Amino acid sequence: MKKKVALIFGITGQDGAYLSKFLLKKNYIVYGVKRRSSIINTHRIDDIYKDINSKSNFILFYGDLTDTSSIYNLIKKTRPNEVYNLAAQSHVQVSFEVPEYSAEVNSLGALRILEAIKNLNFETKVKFYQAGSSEMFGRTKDKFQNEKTSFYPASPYGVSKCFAHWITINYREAYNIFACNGILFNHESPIRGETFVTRKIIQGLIRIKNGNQKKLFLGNLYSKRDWGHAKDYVEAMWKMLQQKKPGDYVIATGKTFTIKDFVNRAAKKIGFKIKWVGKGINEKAINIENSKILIECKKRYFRPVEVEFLKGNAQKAKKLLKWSPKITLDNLIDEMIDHELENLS
Ligand code: NAP
Ligand code: F7E
Repeated sequence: MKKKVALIFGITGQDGAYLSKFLLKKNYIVYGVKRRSSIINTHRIDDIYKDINSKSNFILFYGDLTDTSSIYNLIKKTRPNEVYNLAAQSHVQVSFEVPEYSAEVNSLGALRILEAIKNLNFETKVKFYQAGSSEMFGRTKDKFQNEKTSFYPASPYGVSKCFAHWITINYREAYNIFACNGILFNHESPIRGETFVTRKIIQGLIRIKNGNQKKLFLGNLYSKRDWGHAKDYVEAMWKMLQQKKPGDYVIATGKTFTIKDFVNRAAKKIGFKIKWVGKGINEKAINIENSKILIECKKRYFRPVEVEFLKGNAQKAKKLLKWSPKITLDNLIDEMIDHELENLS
């Protein structure tokens, strides 16, 4: 049987790495789009090259979501069955610093891929996945967010993802493209970007434990997030494209925790006994064993507007995709800690 071909934009990111490995196991040919950078940015997928069985089914090309012709040429050349758009300026706080670039990549990038599919007359040949985000719900007051919850984005990032979401629906309805939106809640892993809060907390606490860092500086400790594992979430992306009809799906665990909850769990597992003192920007975590300050809050890590509360309802995915998360928050934290310790040794 002819192998299926997948083209992944954003292959060098966290989800790109997990999705590549998932699809290679399913016997796909995986083509990936990486952008040029001054230092090599393929560390998350370098292990695939070492695997002799995957090597010939895994090829990377240079391209960029800001470059229309590279997108068009890559889709034409690789003739994929499935295109996954995971590429983005994905950092919410950074999107306040580079709002125009975030919209350029996250909004227009998605449009450029859809235009290429349409202009190549590949509407019936290609299935398209758009990486949407719970950040699109932003400041909603709904206690659980599902596919029917109204969007109220609270950052240039969230707004940019809303454009990508709606343009995906628009091209599905206008040109009959098999296009799906995943509305994914936060998902983490040992290869999560180092400036996202979960990885930052675990790396920071382990460095302090080993005497390589004095303190950890954080922002808002009281926002709540619904955290899952990237490994579970990429499977949901693939499942969306295997359905008879295209659709949009919330992917979440249905549980929510504060940043402080995450710190408490991680600190305990790493072997710290901590107590919290002070309030607001002056709140601190103290290491009970030596009375030293472990964590302090810093204004620069607070956002101009915060998304305070996210908790997803993934019932639609459970029913239609037969998807539910397998990895718990505690298992995720354990895996992240083990990976960090292994890296150090
Ligand atoms: P990530 O680790 O930040 O990866 C983003 C990927 O996009 C990287 O491969 C990056 O390349 C690439 N990229 C950035 N700008 C680009 C450009 N102009 N042209 C081409 N590629 C570009 O993000 P992730 O956590 O894997 O998330 C994957 C997608 O899901 C993103 O669209 C994100 O917004 C979305 N999402 C993530 C979460 C989550 O919790 N992880 C939740 C909901 C939605 P470099 O490696 O060169 O930087
Ligand atoms: O922040 C708070 C911060 O940057 C989580 C992206 O993958 O998920 C991610 O966006 C929370 C926020 O993720 C620090 O204020 C406190 O409330 O880890 P984060 P995010 O903003 O939720 C969504 C679903 C995406 O789509 C995005 O692409 O933690 N927080 N102190 C901090 N956050 C960071 N980064 N650093 C801190 O020091």
